[in-house]
Amino acid sequence: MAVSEKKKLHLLLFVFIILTVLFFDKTLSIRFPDRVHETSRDKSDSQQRFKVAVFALGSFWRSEAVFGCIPGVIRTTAGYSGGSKLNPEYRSLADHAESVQVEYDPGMISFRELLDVFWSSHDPRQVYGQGPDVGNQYRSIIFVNGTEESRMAAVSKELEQTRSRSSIVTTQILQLGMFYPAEPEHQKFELKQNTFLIQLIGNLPQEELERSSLATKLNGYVAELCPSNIQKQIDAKINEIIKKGWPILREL
Ligand code: MHO
Repeated sequence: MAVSEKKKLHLLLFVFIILTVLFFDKTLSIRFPDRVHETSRDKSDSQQRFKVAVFALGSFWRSEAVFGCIPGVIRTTAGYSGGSKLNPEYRSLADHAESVQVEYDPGMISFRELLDVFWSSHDPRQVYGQGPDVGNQYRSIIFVNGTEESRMAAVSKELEQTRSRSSIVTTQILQLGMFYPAEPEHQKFELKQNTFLIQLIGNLPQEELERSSLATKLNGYVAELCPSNIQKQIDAKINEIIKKGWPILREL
């Protein structure tokens, strides 16, 4: 092969390699957004629309009931958070605190409003316990997700402290780490004490009961922790059903 032909061949090879690299690079840059698009399309409506917040404010039986009845709250789960122990359980939760995970619709209620519910529903100045419950597991914590929530939590805590300087607001503000749902017997605990209402909503299997928005609300109602207008509204609905006979309560 003549020298000039060899050179031509090399040049051709070089052009071929460049084109191949460019082509793959292009296909990659075209395909990549496709994949991203697929993931976001796969997300269910509820995942995109609802947000999650976690608070600790004493016994989680009560915490679930406090938040369950607030308009805009879709679902609550009792659990453990704020500690380092893996897979905590009720009898061995170590450094975790009893907590409630609140799933909410940000179009109906904001994190700031949830903070108001948090502050007005317990005594954040009580040291090493809440109400009659004594121990580290009953401590007060706001779990935050990112800097904006962290800032809102800090501002609200400062405001709470300014209400009185005679004692210290003990509430911790922690970045949300793991939240471990508690055992089934601790979920919707208040509602389960009322067998009449459990029957009225159709004796749901445990898993369904845990996911049910209706059960979430009624759990607050049984504990008499709903805002008073909602408490009355549910009273009326239940009385109406009792008068009519024995249908099943499906929604409020
Ligand atoms: N005072 C409650 C606390 C229960 S709790 C879920 C009790 O009756 O033991 O820690």
